[in-house]
Amino acid sequence: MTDDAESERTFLDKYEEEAAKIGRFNLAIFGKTGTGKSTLINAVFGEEVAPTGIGEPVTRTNHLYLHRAGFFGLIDTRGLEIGTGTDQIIAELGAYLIEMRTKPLAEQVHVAWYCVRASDRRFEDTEAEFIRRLHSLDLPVVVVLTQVPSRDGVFHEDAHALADHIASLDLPIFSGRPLLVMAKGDNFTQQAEHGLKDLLDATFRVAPEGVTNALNAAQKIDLTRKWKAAQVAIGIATTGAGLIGATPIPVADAMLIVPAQLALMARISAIYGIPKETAGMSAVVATSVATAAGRGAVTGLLKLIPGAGSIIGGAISAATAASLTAAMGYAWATVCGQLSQGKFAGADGVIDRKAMKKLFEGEILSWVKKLGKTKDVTAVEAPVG
Ligand SMILES: Nc1nc2c(ncn2[C@@H]2O[C@H](COP(=O)(O)OP(=O)(O)OP(=O)(O)O)[C@@H](O)[C@H]2O)c(=O)[nH]1
Ligand SMILES: [Mg+2]
Repeated sequence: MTDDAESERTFLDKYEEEAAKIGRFNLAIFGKTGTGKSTLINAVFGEEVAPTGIGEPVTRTNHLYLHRAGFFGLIDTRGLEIGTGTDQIIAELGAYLIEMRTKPLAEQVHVAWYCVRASDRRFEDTEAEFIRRLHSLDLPVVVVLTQVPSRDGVFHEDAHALADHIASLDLPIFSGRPLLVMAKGDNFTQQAEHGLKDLLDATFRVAPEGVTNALNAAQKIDLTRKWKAAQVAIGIATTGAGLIGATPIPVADAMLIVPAQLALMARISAIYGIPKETAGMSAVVATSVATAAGRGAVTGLLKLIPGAGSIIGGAISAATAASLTAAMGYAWATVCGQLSQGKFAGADGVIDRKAMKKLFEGEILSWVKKLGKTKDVTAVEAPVG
């Protein structure tokens, strides 16, 4: 095996190890047909899991389906309506939850969203009853008022009235009242998207502690949250055993820190929820750039780190090695942020590695310069956007 192939393998092994640790966030979604459940899921978790496909039936009676996509699992119902089908849905769901209780956390159902379309202007007793029964199955429930029109940031008064009505029912739901959301803007009616971030925050609040990393990996709308998780990983990689230790390392051995950098990048890929195939395609870029940067540390890159230029006795300090590693981590987080938004993906799903490489290299340079001025590589504000 060539060195590069070996490095790519290291990257992928580490990615899989991290992905397995992160696990999966499983959301159950309910609501009458046409309320906008699929639109909502697409908006928060991306298109991959859009339940256009059938999914796999998870109960023998075939009304409950599980769709899996990487760090996200979606449970929804087919062929039964809330109201007439409530008993059946709750019975199937209850049986499923009991069965899953003996399995790892990543197999369990963590949160339920119940959707009500704002323009329906009503909320039926059977819906309230359904929600109470979800709660009695120990599922945290977030109620979402969907397709809520707004103008200049003010919501339609009918939506407020419906939300007040639902709140008055004292349901066992997050914050006691529905969240008002427009999942997708509409140019024609001049409707702006709103409320998705609040819905995500609410979901983080009610989700079990052990699945918040999976939820963070699965979601597509809060890049700052992902970035902060990556920053924690960068902190660990630059202070802990990831680096060669506190003693100066010979410049010629700057390559020795490359495996630790690749492990960090693999970890960041998983933190960002980059799917396995994409991580595989990006391994080539990660490896070639990190290796080149390792060599560059000998020739040019170090000159960009103020203070690091004073290479005493042919060795770089641990602090310089940390700066370099952190720069690599932050640069890769930026790449992953764009990947998570579907950038670099051609129509055929193949990643544009050239564009990715260009961004990564540019980011490394600017982070090397930026971090050179700071003592604490984890005391960096998340970039906006
Ligand atoms: N502009 C806009 N359209 C929406 C929104 N939510 C839903 N729609 C539209 O409403 C229709 C129904 O939305 P879906 O997301 O398919 O609803 P659903 O609850 O998944 O429906 P079923 O799968 O049939 O139960 C679609 O035409 C959507 O485009 C939204 O937030 N904004
Ligand atoms: Mg749907």
